[in-house]
Parts: sequence; structure tokens; C-alpha cells
Amino acid sequence: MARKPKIHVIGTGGTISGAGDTATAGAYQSGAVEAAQLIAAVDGLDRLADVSAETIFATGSENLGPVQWRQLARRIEEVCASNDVDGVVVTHGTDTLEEAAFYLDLVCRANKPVALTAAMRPATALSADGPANLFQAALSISSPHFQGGGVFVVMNTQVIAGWQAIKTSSVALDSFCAYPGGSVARVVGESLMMIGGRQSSPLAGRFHGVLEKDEELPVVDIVALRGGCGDRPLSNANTNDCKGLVIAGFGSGTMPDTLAAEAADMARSGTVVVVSSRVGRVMVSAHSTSTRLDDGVIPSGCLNPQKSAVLLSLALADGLDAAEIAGLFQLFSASSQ
Ligand code: DAS
Repeated sequence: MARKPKIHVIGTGGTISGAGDTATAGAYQSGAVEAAQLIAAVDGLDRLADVSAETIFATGSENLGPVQWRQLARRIEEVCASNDVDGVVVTHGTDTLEEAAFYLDLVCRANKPVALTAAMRPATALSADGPANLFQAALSISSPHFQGGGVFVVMNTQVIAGWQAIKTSSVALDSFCAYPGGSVARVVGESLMMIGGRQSSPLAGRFHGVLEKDEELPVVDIVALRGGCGDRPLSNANTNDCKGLVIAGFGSGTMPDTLAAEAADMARSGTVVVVSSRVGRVMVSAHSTSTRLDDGVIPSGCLNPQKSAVLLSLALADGLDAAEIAGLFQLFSASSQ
């Protein structure tokens, strides 16, 4: 690529585009700064690439979900279809960034790299981290290493495969890590240190068909467990209209015996039940959870509850049954060699 790369930035809001009354104020308005203004604040970006920008949402990512993710995915595919674009950067809130990145990995088939980036401090903050994250995201997708496409999260010098990004801190600048793998690359100044392979997800682009449908995704709820909860989380949950349910169990997928029995009954009655875990770095296998293999409750492998809900909702939208869905989650589990 002799010429400067052409990058298109899509703004969706979030802290990166937040504005507070003072540089040290804790409170700020999420989504107050347009994407075009964000890129104007990044010294050196114009030396790196020719950058265009648009803003499609201007809100905290706590307000974004499958409806907006689909709109974003369709816009990314439109932009990537242009010969005038070499890659896309999405500025986004951190709170649901990992779900948006996983959703985009599962539905997008764009053959150009997409980097989601965010910030832990608003644009008006003392030492705002957004400009550096935005520069690093643009640098990453301009690199020949990523010209094959793929979805990535670039935060605080880390380049993470989109499906592996998890948020680990409510306040730290270093608030994302890669799980179950490690970072794909590390940004050092204006250079990239490649660490691991591209690490595309085993289901990259598998649900592209969902983008062509105008239907909303099926409702999938998550129930979180606490010590001593007994079977209350399910006996009290309004699960009538949800076709899929994710249990955020303990440790490696354990739950009270009474709850396991209730979960098995739900699975037998036609709700697709997945068991994940409330821990940060999840690994739930058929042998580690409290339900028995033939109960029909599906172990989530390395997917946390929120990512399990994204995959389960897409699989249900695609018309897959419990056995076929279990096969998909198995791709995110340890496999006997
Ligand atoms: N404002 C929240 C969000 O949009 C937090 C953030 O952006 O960091 O996700």
C-alpha cells in the first residue's frame, strides 16, 4: 500500500466522546463529541492515514444492544465494500464493547480490518486516553499484518482479537484483556509488536445471514447466582418469553443442586439453557458444571455470560436446535486431543 491508508471512523458515543464541565470532573455527558471532532484532536493521525468520519449513535454503550449492533454491522459492511476504504475504526463505550465486538466477529464478513476503540476518561479529561487509543486503532488497521480483515479491540496499547476482549476494571485505564488467548499485538510508539496469530474466532462471520433479516433477535436472559440462592433465581425469574437462558453460575459452572434440577427441567421443556460463570475468566465444561450431560444444559466453554447470550441469541435466530447450539459452544471449549 504505497499511498496513505484510508480509514473511516464510525462514532457510536461512549466515554471516548464524553464531555465534562471541567478536566477533572467525575461526571460527564457520554456521546457529546462528534467523531469528526475526536479525530481532529489526535495529533499525528493525519500523517498516518487519510481519515473520514461519521457518527451513527451518540450515547453510552449501556444503551446499545442487538438492534444497534446490527445497524453498525451493516454500516461497516457498506463502508468496507468501498474501494476508498482500507479499514474501519469504531469509537464505542467500554461497558458493552465486548458484546459488540463479539457480535461483529460473528456476523461480519468484511475483508477489511475493523478496530473498536474506547476510553476510560472523557474527551475533556486531564490526560484523556481516547486520542491515544484512537491513534493506536488507526495504526493497527493500517498495518499489513491486519489487511486480511477481522474484528479487533485496540485499547491502551493492546490489540486484542475482538471475540476475546473482556472488560476487567470499572475505572483503570488498562481495563481490557484478551481471554482465553493473549494480545495479538502491542503498540509501541508508532510501531506494532506482533505477539500472537490473528486468533479469529471459530465462528467468524457464521451468522452473516442475520444482517439480511429485519427481525429482532430472540430474547435471551441471564440469571446471576449468589451464595445461598437455592433455586430462587429460576423459580422467581420471568422466563416465559425467553427462548434462551444463560446461568452465570459459580466457578467452573457449579450451581445449587435444586437450581440444577430446575435448569434441567427448563431444558427439557424447550428453553435452551447455557451455563457460564460469574468469574472473570470463564471455563465451563460438561464435566465441571453441576448439571449432568444428559440434562441438556449447555456448558459455555470460555464464553462469559454476556458473550454466551450474544451467541445463543444469534443461534436461535438462525433456527438452530439445542443439540446444534451445543456444538457451537463446544468450539469455545477445551477439546480432548
Ligand atoms: N459511558 C460508558 C459506555 O458508554 C462507559 C465508557 O464508555 O467507558 O460504555
